[in-house]
Amino acid sequence: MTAPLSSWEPGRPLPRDARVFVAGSSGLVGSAVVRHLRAAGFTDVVGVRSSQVDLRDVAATTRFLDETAPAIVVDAAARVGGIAANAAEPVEFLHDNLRIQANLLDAAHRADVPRLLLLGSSCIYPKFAEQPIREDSLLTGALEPTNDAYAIAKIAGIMGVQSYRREYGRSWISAMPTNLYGPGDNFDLEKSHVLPALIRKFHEARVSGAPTVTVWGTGTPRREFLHVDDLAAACLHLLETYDDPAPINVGVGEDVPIADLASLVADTVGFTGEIVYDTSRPDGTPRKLLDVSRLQALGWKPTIGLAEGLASTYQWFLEQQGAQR
Ligand code: GFB
Repeated sequence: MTAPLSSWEPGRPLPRDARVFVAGSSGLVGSAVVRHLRAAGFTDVVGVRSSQVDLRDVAATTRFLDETAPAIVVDAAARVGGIAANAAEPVEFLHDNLRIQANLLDAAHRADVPRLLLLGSSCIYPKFAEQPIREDSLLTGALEPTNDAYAIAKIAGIMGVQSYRREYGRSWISAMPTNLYGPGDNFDLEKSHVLPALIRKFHEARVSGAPTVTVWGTGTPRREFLHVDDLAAACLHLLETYDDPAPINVGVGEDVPIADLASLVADTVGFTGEIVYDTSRPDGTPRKLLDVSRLQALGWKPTIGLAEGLASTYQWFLEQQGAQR
């Protein structure tokens, strides 16, 4: 017999037969969370495609949560994209994310879901936050303009979790991952994040024999990259150990200049030509390194280094290309 979820306390393992709903289960993060939960022994992990249940639709979301009656919800559903997509479509990044979060939190409350983890992003912090960025720097300064609409939506999500905790005593939490990558990522050249975009650009240049690859911006911004399988492991760890209104950072504690990332991707895919920089493209935030001391104090550390994660993600990209032929 497993313990009922209502008796869960921080530090106690969650019962492996508890029903978990992973919102956004077909995306980069959601699919990794589903894989990790199943590997960790969870026997009742439920996902849903947006074509089946549109989480921007309040009635559809409420009906689905009522019928599914999960004990745990992981909100990995979001409209996401890289610097160009965020800058080009602020309406969708604001409204889709506000709707998804409000619908999910409200439906989870009506369905009496005891444990919920909402995922945000490191872009919620001020553009010039002191580095590494501590959780308490939230709302202490102006946001990076290329992604302020998305950031405001995610800050509203944090406030949603905090409000349900305060008003209804829910043991709900939120976590803020740094820049993510891994299998299942979006490799669209205009809409994706930097790491998958560079994998594709360098790969295509090597295959076609192109002499140069163009990298956006100056190459000087620094970013921290977390493999999505590590994030998934952190999500379970947080669901089992963390019960606090403050969002908690999830990262690796190290960052690299985009120029170094570009060289690493070039080496990984075997591109030996020249790297040029298109400074008409925005750099975005100069640096976004998370302070992960609170997460480390809970006993969690990532296990996948950037070189290793990049190599396996490139392998996945090649397999996908093969499968598409
Ligand atoms: O990953 P990325 O699009 O997002 O860009 P952000 C990171 C850095 O890589 C920027 C540069 O300085 C880009 O100019 N970069 C260089 C490139 N070449 C490329 C390229 O080919 N494609 C892309 N996409 N970038 C996003 C936010 O910010 O990060 C989101 O817009 C979210 O809201 C996400 O927070 C994690 O790190 O700048």
